[in-house]
Amino acid sequence: MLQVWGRKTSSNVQALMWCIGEFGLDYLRYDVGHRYGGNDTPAFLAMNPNGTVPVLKDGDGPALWETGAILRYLAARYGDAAFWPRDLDARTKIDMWAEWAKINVALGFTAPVFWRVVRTAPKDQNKPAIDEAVANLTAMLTIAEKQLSSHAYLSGEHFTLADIQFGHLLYRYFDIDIARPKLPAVQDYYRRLTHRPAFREHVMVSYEELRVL
Ligand SMILES: N[C@@H](CCC(=O)N[C@@H](CS)C(=O)NCC(=O)O)C(=O)O
Repeated sequence: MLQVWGRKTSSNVQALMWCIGEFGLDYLRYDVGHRYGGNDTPAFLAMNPNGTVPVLKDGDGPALWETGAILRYLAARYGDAAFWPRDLDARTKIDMWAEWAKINVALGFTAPVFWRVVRTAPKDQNKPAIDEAVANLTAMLTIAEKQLSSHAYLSGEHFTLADIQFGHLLYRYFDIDIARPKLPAVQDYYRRLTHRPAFREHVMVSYEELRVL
């Protein structure tokens, strides 16, 4: 049995839970972090000295933190050869896109755009800073647009770990109140993700509890 510490409104927890859902694994998830607290206790810090979520324990295994590392663990342990190939070149091609999504897209979206729009009171919002961040993000999404114009998924023709790292950001990207450029291939890819039951359950989750009014 997997145990996950992390509130379902955390984007990193959502990536992890989506992966668990895609694999059909049994889990227990505990609401920890943000308004739920519990991530500054000695017991939690003994599992993750950063005090961040998610943390995963697989059976009697060690506590694992850093979402990218946890996803690779799950992929290696439970993923099939299309999701996480055993061949090093094929796997690294997927890992490259997964890392790109984690570093370039998530860092370009979560704090600079999502936090400024949802986790900042409207009266305090800095419109020029939001516009600049959206423009920076658009440059990244344009790379995804090109890739998705000729491939069904981010790293090729199969659903892989790269799609988990990239796709989980798109629900919020398409849902929040910002001006979005036309990116038809990314939009169609997102539409296809919304048909996946695990995506609907774990990613298309209300973020209203995070909103600052
Ligand atoms: N690099 C870490 C970042 C983890 C992180 O910052 N998690 C956020 C939620 S997405 C967190 O724990 N925030 C504090 C809180 O929820 O109280 C990872 O990828 O797992």
